[in-house]
Amino acid sequence: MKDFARKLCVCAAAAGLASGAWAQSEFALKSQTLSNPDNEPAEVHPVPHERQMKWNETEFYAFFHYGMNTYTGREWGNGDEEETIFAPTAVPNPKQWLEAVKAAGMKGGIAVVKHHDGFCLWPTSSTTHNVTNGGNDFARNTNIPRDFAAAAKELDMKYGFYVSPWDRNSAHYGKDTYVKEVFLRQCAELAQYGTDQFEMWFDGANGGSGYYGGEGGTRSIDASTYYDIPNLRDSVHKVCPDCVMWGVGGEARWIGNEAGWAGETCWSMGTGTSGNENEWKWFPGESDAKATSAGWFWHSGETVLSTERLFQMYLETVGRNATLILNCPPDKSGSLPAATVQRLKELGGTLTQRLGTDLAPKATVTASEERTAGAARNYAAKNLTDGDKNTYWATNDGSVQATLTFEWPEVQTLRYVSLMEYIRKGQRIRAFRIETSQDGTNWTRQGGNIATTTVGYKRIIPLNGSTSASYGSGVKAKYLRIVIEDSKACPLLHTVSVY
Ligand code: FUL
Repeated sequence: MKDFARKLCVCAAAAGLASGAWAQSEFALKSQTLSNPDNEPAEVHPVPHERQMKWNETEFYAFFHYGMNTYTGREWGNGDEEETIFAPTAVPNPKQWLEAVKAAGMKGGIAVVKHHDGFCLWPTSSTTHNVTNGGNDFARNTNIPRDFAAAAKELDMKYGFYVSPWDRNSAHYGKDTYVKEVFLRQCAELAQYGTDQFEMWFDGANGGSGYYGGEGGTRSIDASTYYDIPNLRDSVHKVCPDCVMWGVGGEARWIGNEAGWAGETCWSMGTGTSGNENEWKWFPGESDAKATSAGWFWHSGETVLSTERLFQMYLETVGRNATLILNCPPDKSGSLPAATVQRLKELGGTLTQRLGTDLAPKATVTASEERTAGAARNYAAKNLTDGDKNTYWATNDGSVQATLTFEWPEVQTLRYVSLMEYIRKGQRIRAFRIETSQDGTNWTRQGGNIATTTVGYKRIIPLNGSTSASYGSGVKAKYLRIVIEDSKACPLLHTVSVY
């Protein structure tokens, strides 16, 4: 298409067309068949921005709540904590955090570098309430954003920061000066530690009581206007083009609970657990959940959730068109406790064992319909198993129902099916079902009572119908079919995996 347009451009220039005339003729050409030589389906709006695509591909990543609260035992500090209370018992070690979560299959992490109490985990010019005034040499030499970004790069992982917009320490909070002189400055300082951040976490909590530079009392703000988000978003994107602004920033949404589940129906538009297929804005869900039994910050005596429970969370978030940001709090030494490290390793093993060996590429795949191929792109069913997220299967315009059939040379033991829509052109599928057969004639519906409605970026269906029941003995099948029953427009899937 680009070459085609370029050639036309050269002809137009040779013919001496004025640029205004050229713009008009280009506009007219777009509605002709020649402008779509690959016969690509039209987009169904809204569609994700490129940075939201990259963010979605991160799928499963960690949250690290560490800071003043680690030493006070609080969840929300008031902002009047003495800086000297922050006193790590060893050198805080973000590399150890990231190594541990990488073993669990996570692709990145977000470090809390300022929570609501306002204490900054890097030497900042925006406030004296920071590590340089901490209680020991370990504290005074701490720079979490610097070390976290460096470790992520070394481990080839994605990274980002949680910097709380609400600041219960700052005398500026609630006044005109705060956003420009404190908050934007802090965000700019953080960008100096890396411009390839994948997400900034702007928590919505705000406006209650606090220390506020000694003035005390409460502050009431309207988050939708106070933080100057459009300006902040533009400023961040100028320096960090791939950084999705979560929450208050408006580019990815809270899934509506902190318990690690998304709706079985989950649109990347709208709000809450299920979203809304008719909303105008691409607003994909992120599920923030804790891997431990107590709070977001480390607390003495807490335990780590079981591997089965964490695997269930994974199925109910990543497997339901949301991302999962799983919190693993470092303790007073500034490292993750051994029990957490061990559990993360087990989780990684479980994910590899259950979702690590894709049987789909060994099957022959056929479709009830394949969209007519274009000059340089086809929409064949075999695109579903070629391991390439940029090739996809589609039907022709107007066909919103289709059947994809997988046939193996021998009977297989199957437990999970994973579907991925080609969401660059919008989320479409509204209803589908999965069936298996041993003889190709008698079919049994799988997935129990799970609502097989939306797919989105990724949907994983446990064939036994349960995200919590034990792994089980699986379903014996030589054939598996995915019947798409309804879609907003012709369905597009880029990958189907079977485990
Ligand atoms: C919440 C905060 O208020 C909690 O302290 C925590 O940081 C959580 C992830 O988000 O809204």
